[in-house]
Amino acid sequence: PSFIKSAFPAAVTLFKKNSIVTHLKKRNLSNGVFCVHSEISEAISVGKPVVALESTIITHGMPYPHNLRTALLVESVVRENHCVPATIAVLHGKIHIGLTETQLETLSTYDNCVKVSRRDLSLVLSKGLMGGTTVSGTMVAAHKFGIHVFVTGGIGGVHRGAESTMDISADLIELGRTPMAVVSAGIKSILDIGKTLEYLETEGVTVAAYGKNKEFPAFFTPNSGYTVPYNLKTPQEAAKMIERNLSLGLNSGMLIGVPIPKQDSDLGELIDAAIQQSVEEAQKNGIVGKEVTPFILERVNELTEGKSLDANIALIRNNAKVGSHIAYELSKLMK
Ligand code: PSU
Ligand code: MN
Repeated sequence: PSFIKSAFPAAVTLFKKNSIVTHLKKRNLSNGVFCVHSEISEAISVGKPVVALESTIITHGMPYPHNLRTALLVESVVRENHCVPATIAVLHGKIHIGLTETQLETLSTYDNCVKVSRRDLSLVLSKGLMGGTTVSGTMVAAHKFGIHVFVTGGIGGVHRGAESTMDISADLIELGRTPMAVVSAGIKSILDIGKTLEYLETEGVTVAAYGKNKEFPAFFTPNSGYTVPYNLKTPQEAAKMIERNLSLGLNSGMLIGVPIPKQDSDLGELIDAAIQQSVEEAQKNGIVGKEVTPFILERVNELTEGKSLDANIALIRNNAKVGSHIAYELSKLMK
């Protein structure tokens, strides 16, 4: 049907022999690569808003049991706001779209999870491994199912010193080539925020601040000192932007920066000092590549005695609320 075509062009392309609805019913959208939770396939087939959620935050971003609790909390916030959460992860070599509570628990305690970005996907699938998908890995999978809104805490970016290390997160390139709106609390000050915004501009990514002003948020604090060209004041404004991006067929993504709520940002400066120290320690210890972000996250949590973790959970919860409002409005526009 034409409605399905306009709402889920990617999924239709993927399964062009049959209609997506037939596939959803017949095979539960599982083709050996994917395993889709029935709640998600049902939501997709009736046009209910779905919000994608990443899983590196579970496998590499937070210690157990905080990782599991946060994952469940974020899902419940999405549900409270009338959307269906689709946490995406790799379990035994299959990409799961939507996890059961048992699967979330397994993932949160499993010792040998791979951090899976775009470049890791094929290998991890071929070897039957377990993995938490990063923003880039999650976007690849979510896009195949026509999911347009994705909520996370923070995305990767251009690392400080990238002019010599070339450490630039694959998340930025993915945003440049996947038409999806990523809702995050901006970019952590472990990264070079100015360079990250420059890189996103080069990639053609629409970047907007959510709220009254155009200052891009810096994860633990609402203020980064960098302004972006646009701000979105309401979920409706954000949804209209996403809808136009899809109608235009641009195939590039959007980043919406939601500032951490005021009451959760008092310790922002203390946390930033811990970040500074952790970045220096990472360099001294020769930590490189994909290990950098997890090392710093863990060290900052230690140095702030868990306070950075509390702030992290609070902001993700807020992002889930805002992202769900946006997804809900978008689903109305696409009916
Ligand atoms: N920032 C956080 N917590 C995280 C991550 C980023 O505050 O868990 C994860 C996300 O999954 C993101 C990834 O996509 O780290 C980026 O890793 P890298 O810098 O290696 O690209
Ligand atoms: Mn990197």
